[in-house]
Amino acid sequence: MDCLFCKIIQGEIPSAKIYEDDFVYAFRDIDPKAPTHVLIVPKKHISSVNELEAEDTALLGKVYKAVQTIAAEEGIDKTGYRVVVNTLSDGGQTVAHLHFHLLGGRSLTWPPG
Ligand code: DGP
Repeated sequence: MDCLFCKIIQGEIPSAKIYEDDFVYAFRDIDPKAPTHVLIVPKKHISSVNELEAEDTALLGKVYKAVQTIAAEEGIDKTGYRVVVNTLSDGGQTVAHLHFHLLGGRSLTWPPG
């Protein structure tokens, strides 16, 4: 499958990995929008939120446990952070493999653009 994030997960394309378990891979965004900007990616190829299935509910829990772990390691768990899932074109999704942006380390504005 010609998927950028599948290639990163498989190590075919280098990345700044900061977390990995059996289900989730996380690495620093190549174009960070905050002092901490990590992409948390399920290893299972799911194109977007729209393709999530009932069997994936436990996987989403594992993603958010990874969010907790990474936020603590990054030292942003007490000050706060944002988790963003861009979806399709109007949502700003550019890579068709479900991923969760973890942003923190500065005061984030609202609403997003
Ligand atoms: P989105 O626009 O929500 O689909 O987010 C995709 C993110 O992926 C975007 O913030 C930039 C990042 N990105 C794209 N290509 C690479 C890459 O090769 N390496 C890394 N580390 N990040 C990438």
